[in-house]
Amino acid sequence: MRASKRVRTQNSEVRSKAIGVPDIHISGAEGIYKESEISKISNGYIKRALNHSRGKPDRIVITIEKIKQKPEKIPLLPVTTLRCNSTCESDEIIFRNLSGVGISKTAITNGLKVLKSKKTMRGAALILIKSGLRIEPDRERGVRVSRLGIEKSAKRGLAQRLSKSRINTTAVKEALTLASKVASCPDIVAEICISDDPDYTTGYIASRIFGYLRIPNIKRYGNTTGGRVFFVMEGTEVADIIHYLEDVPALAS
Ligand code: WAQ
Ligand code: MG
Repeated sequence: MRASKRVRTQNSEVRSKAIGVPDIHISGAEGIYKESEISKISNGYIKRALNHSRGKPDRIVITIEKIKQKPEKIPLLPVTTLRCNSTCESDEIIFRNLSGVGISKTAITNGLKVLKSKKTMRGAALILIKSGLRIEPDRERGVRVSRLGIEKSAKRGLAQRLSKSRINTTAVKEALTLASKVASCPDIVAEICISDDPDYTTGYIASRIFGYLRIPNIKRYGNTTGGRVFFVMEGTEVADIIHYLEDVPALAS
């Protein structure tokens, strides 16, 4: 699902489209489901789009595609919630953990700049772990991870574990599924995520090495900036990474 709003300036709407001003991203969601679940899931996505803290969309697009390829099985990352009281503290946590898995200071700084920029993207930025260069071909859109889900049996166990910590929410389950697919890509070392929802102030960092680390107060309440950054190893084929993230179906368990 993708919900967006046309930018309205002094120029007409048509003109803003003609000069290539991108729509404002309101909400997006994706998953792998059985045919029998299509209407329930689509209805849920529409409700979510229409009642979003980022505003009212004027366009909602739902795409439903049959998956022909057998999904890859990937491990679900373990979840930990860290203690963090401020954005200063969260920056410190991010630098410490990401430096620990070999990501340079420049790359982390560049990643945080993308996440704190007013230009909110619909997808993720790709940043090289050493040079800190940005390498995704479409910087306005970014790379949108898709075709991902959790296996039924794993879903139940996860819900039980998350309920114990009172975090059994759609936001956590969807973010953990996405982070697990991203972490299963051998050329990606780690991810940082900050929600672009003004009322969601918990973000996370994730990697195969340290799992899914939730960071409360990663941003201030009311702030509509956010995004995702994937840190990529130098010397890899960008097109292959994008193909895996966007097109290859993966189910976590
Ligand atoms: N692929 C790539 N990037 C995405 C995708 C995707 N499928 N979905 C969202 N993004 C990017 C995009 O730039 C959004 O602006 C940004 O991430 C934030 O998306 O443990 O709510 O859906 O408590 O606002 C994480 C913490 C919540 C959950 C994440 O993200 C927890 C969240 P949002
Ligand atoms: Mg959002």
